[in-house]
Amino acid sequence: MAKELDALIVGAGFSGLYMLICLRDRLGLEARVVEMGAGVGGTWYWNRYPGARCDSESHSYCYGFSRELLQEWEWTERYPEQAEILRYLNHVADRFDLRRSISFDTKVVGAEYDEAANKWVVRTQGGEVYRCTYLITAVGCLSSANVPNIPGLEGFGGEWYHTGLWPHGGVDFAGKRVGQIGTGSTGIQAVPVIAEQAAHLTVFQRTANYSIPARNAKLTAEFKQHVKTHAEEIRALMHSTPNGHPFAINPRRVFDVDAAERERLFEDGWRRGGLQFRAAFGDVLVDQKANDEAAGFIKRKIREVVADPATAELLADIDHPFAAKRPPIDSAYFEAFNRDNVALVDVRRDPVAEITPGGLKLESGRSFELDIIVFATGFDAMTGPLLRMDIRGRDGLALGDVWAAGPTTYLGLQVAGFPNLFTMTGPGSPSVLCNMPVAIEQHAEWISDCIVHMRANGLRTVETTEAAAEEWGRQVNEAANATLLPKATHSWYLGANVPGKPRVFMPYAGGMARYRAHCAQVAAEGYPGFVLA
Ligand code: NA7
Repeated sequence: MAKELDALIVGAGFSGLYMLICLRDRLGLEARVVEMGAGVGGTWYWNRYPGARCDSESHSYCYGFSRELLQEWEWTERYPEQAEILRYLNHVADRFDLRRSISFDTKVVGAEYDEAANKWVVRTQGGEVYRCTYLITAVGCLSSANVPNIPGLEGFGGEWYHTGLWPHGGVDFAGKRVGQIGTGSTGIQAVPVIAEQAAHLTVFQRTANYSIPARNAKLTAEFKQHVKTHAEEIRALMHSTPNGHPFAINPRRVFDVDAAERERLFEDGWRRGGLQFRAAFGDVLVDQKANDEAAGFIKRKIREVVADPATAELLADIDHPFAAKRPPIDSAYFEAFNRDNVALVDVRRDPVAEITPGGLKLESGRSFELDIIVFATGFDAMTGPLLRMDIRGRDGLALGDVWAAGPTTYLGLQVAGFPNLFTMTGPGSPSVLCNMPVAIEQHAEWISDCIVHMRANGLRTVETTEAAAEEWGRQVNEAANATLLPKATHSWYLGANVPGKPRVFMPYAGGMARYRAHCAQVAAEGYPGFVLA
């Protein structure tokens, strides 16, 4: 028997939980969440690897919709670790009585639009069927683990793990020879922590990466009070910045100041740490020469920190502009390479050829004995979580076919041919280029307002047009091309980390504030670019 609903929300992370509050509690809809995991949390439910921590500062990595919630929750550290964020999301689920509307351990395996009934028919792995008017995907951008297809993995005699599917009981590295593949944000967080626990850690690096010290620390009582007293101003600042963080980007340009002052300002940013380093100047992400200065500064720091010159050269041999790939922040990443039990191996020049029963072998024949392999190899980002659900719109049109040459959406919120389907933080929206809770709250509220508008006007369907999606795709490209972001040709922003995936720049790089204003204007003008019927 199919369960009839007004709205089905897929995913119980930051987006799904707030979407449920908007639809169930504010609009009074019959709304339900289905969640693959056994608990709430999304990204923070799955990513339990050693060192997992958010790169946004804690006081900004939370919901802003509830004044009471902002006042009652206290973060303990500058950057919240995975367990603390998971506690926060569980608190939100309890505080707003959300669990009664969530089905856990429920994986969506198909969703088809029934045009005659104007209903989405959603099937789960367990055989349940939901019929709903609105289908809202809240599946996250980085939730489809990418385990590289390296021959021999099935015959590996040790243990192996992907960081995004980490065992809940943890992994015991004591006395083990560990190999870690991947040096993105995740790998850079994991290295120092695994190095402390394992007998030996070999880091297999394909692309060297910039990283800025996070300068994580316990929050002081004064700062906690400051956050509560100034909650409104902090939110206003976050909403005014291009990427939703609680600090402004200085508009001054790198060459507005002389070399000594530039060095002083970079040094100051380095000392402040984290994503604030980039905020010292306004043109680092748009002007190659300005970027070269920031990149040069970081490379000098790497060479200063890492004692062995060959290792330092390999770590500083970075082939893309600073912040053109997601810029990692770390807690003693480069320092970890000064430990006797950590080695760095270049798999750009000598790629991994196969996993052997006892470890791993490179193309040159060089081999490594390993007890544990950690894949910090990222995700099939942004489109992966949507495509694996087998979503079919009008006339059985498969999302996978529509997106064969790359995702096309209007505002990252809707796909032509898929009425009443909303894709929260979908490709074409700022999403991963923004502090995620800010992007998520804006999407939830926009979707909720759109549904209010439909119900007030007796409208049954909302659907973007191909023309609107095509024009938006042009604007997404234009926004990306106005920056240095596309110059990192191997980034997951472009889908380049997954073999065979179309190379399309997926997130909207025009800035969250600009995007928010555009979305608001679309709603105010009666939803041009969407057909409402
Ligand atoms: P990323 O940023 O996609 O990093 C994955 C890393 O794994 C990166 O260094 C890759 O090298 C490397 N990789 C992937 N496949 C291979 C193979 N086959 N061989 C060797 N190395 C490989 O994922 P993260 O989990 O670190 O971060 C994802 C986001 O989560 C992050 O940006 C934050 O937003 C949070 P490559 O650079 O492709 O050469």
